[in-house]
Amino acid sequence: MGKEPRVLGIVLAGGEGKRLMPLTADRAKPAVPFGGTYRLIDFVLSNLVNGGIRRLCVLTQYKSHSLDRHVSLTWRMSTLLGNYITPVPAQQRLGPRWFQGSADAIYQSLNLIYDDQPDYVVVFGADHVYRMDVSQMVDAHIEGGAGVTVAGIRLPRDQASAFGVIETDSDGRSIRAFLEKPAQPPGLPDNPDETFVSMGNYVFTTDTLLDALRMDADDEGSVHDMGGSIIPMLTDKGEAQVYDFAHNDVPGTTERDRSYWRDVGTLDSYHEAHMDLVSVDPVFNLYNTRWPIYTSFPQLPGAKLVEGGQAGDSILSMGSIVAGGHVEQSVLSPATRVLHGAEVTSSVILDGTVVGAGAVVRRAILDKNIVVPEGARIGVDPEHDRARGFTVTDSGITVLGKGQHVTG
Ligand code: ADQ
Repeated sequence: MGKEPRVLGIVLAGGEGKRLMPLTADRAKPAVPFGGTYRLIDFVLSNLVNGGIRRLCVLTQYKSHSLDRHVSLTWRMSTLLGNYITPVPAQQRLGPRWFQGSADAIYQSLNLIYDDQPDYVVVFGADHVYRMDVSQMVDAHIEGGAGVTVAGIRLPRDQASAFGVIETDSDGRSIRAFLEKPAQPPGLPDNPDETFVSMGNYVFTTDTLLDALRMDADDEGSVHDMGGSIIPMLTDKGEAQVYDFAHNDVPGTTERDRSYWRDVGTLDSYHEAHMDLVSVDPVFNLYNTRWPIYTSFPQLPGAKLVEGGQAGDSILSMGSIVAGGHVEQSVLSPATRVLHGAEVTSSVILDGTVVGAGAVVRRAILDKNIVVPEGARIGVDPEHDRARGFTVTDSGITVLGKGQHVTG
């Protein structure tokens, strides 16, 4: 048997996540809480670690404090066997400037690659909810022999303009054209209503990545972005191939949740993905112990229903108490409270938030440490919500930022 290839993982975690405001007012997008006890970055890190990639650099930039703390505390790895997971802030090694785009972020951190001397570099985004055995994609990359492999997934064509679009050759593997976020995405030959899009996850042969980053850095007209510059450049050189996510087979997944992949980049998609979690036969199953999603839990006792408190089709995280309130189709994060006669429906309540007696919260996302006063109504009248300074999305989800003051 040959020597195992040496693989370094780089996780791009510097994104600002403007469309998730106010949830990203105070934290980077990958640090946004998800599913009660997780943060978005836990999904990609779990996929990499479960897939055997255990030397990982997390490139951070924008409001990185809570992300940094989460990665350092949760993802501390034994350095035995050479494993590490380390947050790497923008270091301004090439002059006094922030990263310009995701390619520049790697270019400014090339010392990580020189130090590690990997055969392959896996570059993954940090903003998605999914399960993927990354080792299967690395194997496909090595077998296919291209310089870069891009993970691809079929999406409805009307959603595809937010993504990089992949067109393959007749072999179904080589990438013939790559269009970053085209206004009019093309349909697939076998289904005009679907488009094959990039998941923003790449496996590179190290030399290909280094050459491409250096060329891109010399190009003053470039936006220095992985999807906007590097992948189109390697496509033009005939060095790019695709890995179809539909071929990935994660242990313990069902037919139903195997193909689950969500970009929770907007408040509506963030809310929707939570509703996927609380569906009775979940579209995405957090209870798959054969491919665990890791995080760190606060030291708190179990959730409690008291004084006639009721909850249905909901996730109740540790330390939450429903005291005479009623919770339906919702996710309660740790240390939340729903008091007497309060009603919480189709909502996401983040850590430490209290829903006061008799209050009504419907189709809402409440960030951490909010006190909803007795009898207040949120998500009932969108005009009233806007007038009080809350965000209301196109589909009518009301969102409150961290600690936001609520009047009745
Ligand atoms: P976007 O998600 O729009 O498209 P981008 O905003 O660059 O691209 O984010 C990609 C990842 O890089 C995210 O995890 C983000 O946090 C991180 N990131 C962004 N800027 C960074 C910086 N300066 N430093 C460090 N990290 C940074 C990309 C691809 C598309 C693809 C979609 C899939 O460009 O082709 O379809 O991802 O969601």
